[in-house]
Amino acid sequence: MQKPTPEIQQRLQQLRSQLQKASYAYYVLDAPVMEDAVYDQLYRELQDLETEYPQLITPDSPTQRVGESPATEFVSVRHNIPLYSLENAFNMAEFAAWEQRWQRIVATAAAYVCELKIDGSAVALTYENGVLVRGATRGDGVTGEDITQNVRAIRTIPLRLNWEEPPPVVEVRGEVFLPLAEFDRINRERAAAGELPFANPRNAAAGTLRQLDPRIVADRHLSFFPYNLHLPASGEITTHWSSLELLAGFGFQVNPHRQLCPSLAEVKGYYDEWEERRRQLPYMTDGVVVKINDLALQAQLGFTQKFPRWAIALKYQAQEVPTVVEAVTVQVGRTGALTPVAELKPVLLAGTMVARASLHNRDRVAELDLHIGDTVIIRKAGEIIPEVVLVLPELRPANAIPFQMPTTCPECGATVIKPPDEAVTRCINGECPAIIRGAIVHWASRNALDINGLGEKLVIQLVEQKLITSVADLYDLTVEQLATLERFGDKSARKLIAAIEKSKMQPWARVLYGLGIRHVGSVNAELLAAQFPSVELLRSASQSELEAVSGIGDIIARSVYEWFQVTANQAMIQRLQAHGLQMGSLPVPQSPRLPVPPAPLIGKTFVITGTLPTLKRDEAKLMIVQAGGKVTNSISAKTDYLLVGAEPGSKLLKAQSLGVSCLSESELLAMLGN
Ligand code: 3BD
Repeated sequence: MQKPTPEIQQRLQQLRSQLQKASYAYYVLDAPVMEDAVYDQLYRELQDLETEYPQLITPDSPTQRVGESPATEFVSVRHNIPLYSLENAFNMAEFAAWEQRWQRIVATAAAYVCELKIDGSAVALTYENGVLVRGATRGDGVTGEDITQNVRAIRTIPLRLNWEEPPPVVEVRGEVFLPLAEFDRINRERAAAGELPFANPRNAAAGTLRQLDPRIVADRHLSFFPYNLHLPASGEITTHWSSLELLAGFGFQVNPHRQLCPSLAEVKGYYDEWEERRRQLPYMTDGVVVKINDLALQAQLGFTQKFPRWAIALKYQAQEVPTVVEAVTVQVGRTGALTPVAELKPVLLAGTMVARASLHNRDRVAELDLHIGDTVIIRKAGEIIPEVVLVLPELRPANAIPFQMPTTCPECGATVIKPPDEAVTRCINGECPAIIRGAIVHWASRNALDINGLGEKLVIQLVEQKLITSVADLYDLTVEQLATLERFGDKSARKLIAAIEKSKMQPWARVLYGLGIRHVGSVNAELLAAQFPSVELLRSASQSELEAVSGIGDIIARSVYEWFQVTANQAMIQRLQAHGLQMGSLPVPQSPRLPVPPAPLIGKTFVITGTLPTLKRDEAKLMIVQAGGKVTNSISAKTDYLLVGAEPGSKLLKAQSLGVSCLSESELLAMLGN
């Protein structure tokens, strides 16, 4: 190896420092200070010197951003300090409630820092003695994946902090995101190459961070905004605002649209202003994040299980866009209900390409007066499929055809019925393949019998090949029969048979849910199974006995009662029993009924909307029902509370217009005494 002279060592350092400054000016400040040709020339000189003296390469050298060798897998890493989630609010009323809540803990006024909520992927960066040593995904907040190679390829992430005497460890958290122009370019390139486009910039950013080849990451031009700084305790930094300024000083690109807001009124101003202005930003945002500025107050408030008490995300409602209805198809679900679906000219909505939207039912279609060829407004509420909000009749072409619900089932051709008191159109042919398929898919689903490997595609094949016509037939399937299916080997056949066999161990409540009796969701199934511990007891229960169960109303009671009157259903129960499925046992005589739990929510009616921060909907429903409350699907003047989660639907507006009180998950938990 060559021995470097002091001159060479100095030259190397100067080159690195110059190139680093030029890169910072270009990528972070967006104010270039060097011609491209000059940069390239100096960069090549540095590369050549490093080739000659490899012992002098440092990890923060500008040449070390993009690794050459793809990784084989990502390694899990534990975060030294967990990454918390953020509580959501969807309007200023919820924000005010949050403010009141923290002020009950510390009775004081406090200034807030407002930031844009970047729709990207959260990462944690660790700097040791000022040098970037690790980048990790957020993961579940406790463990993430080591993506150091990839974060190094992001030009707005400094490899070394601009800090004279850095402490031994500094952690910087922020959002990696894909600018919209990059997102468009990448998707155009993917389409041209026959690859599937990314659904939205957030997925594209997250997917890119999990790329094993750092060269691909470098090509995708991700960027980064930091929003949180962890320093060893020193007491020098006393506000969040100054930690953001410190981050900018370190060489990060801190989002310039942050604002110090002395009180709620200014927060409202910021939120309203950015609801409009965000459309002009070159990246996606989905709300604003509001944080208490004073770090001492932050420390005093601390954290709940999941969230800091000193910060909240104020999210925006779902977006709406116009598009054209190219066709309407009709799907048949497991209950036989016909659902019209608008096939749309694909559009970008809230960052996602949308090509279909639900039209719900016959009444909704009539209300919209939908014609094929119509221009419509579609809306997305959370992760739920988009819906058609309204039709723009002024834009209707002359040849537009009004859509009418079919009078026969598109799957089996049987005449459909339209119960006068319901909005649904229903196929009631017990042999309709769509209904059979739906019933079996439901039986195999996660909350029911949870049969691994029995998905929709396979069920379609099994029903098409007439291998099964009911869930009971599943238990007669043989390896030989399965092996005749297309692309189904002996091994997968054995695996599936084993999974079906295993489902015989599932408890009675799941079996009951799996039967797919109308109005018997997993919560109602739990309630019924607890009160009627065997199928015999449930089958022989009268409607009034069923209704006596807390949480079971007359509609459910009738539905269950009528289901057991159908001969075909009785026969199926017998077959399932013969196959050894768990149909419950007789109750122990001493305790035929469960003890009555306290019921703080007795007489209260709830509706749930949006994604709750910690509870699944079913869990929330079960908690409410167990506390004596009732959960219904639609808001009316009789509703007492709307339980609101992230990305709520139109229910929130309706609740507000009816004056129904809104609750967050934590408020519900408080009512229940947790
Ligand atoms: C942003 C938490 C705290 C430090 C916890 C207050 C939940 C994603 O622009 N501040 C921001 C942004 C996100 C944040 C915090 N400030 N947490 C913030 C955030 N300006 N997006 N997030 N995160 C980051 C998350 N990610 C995935 C799954 C669950 N939660």
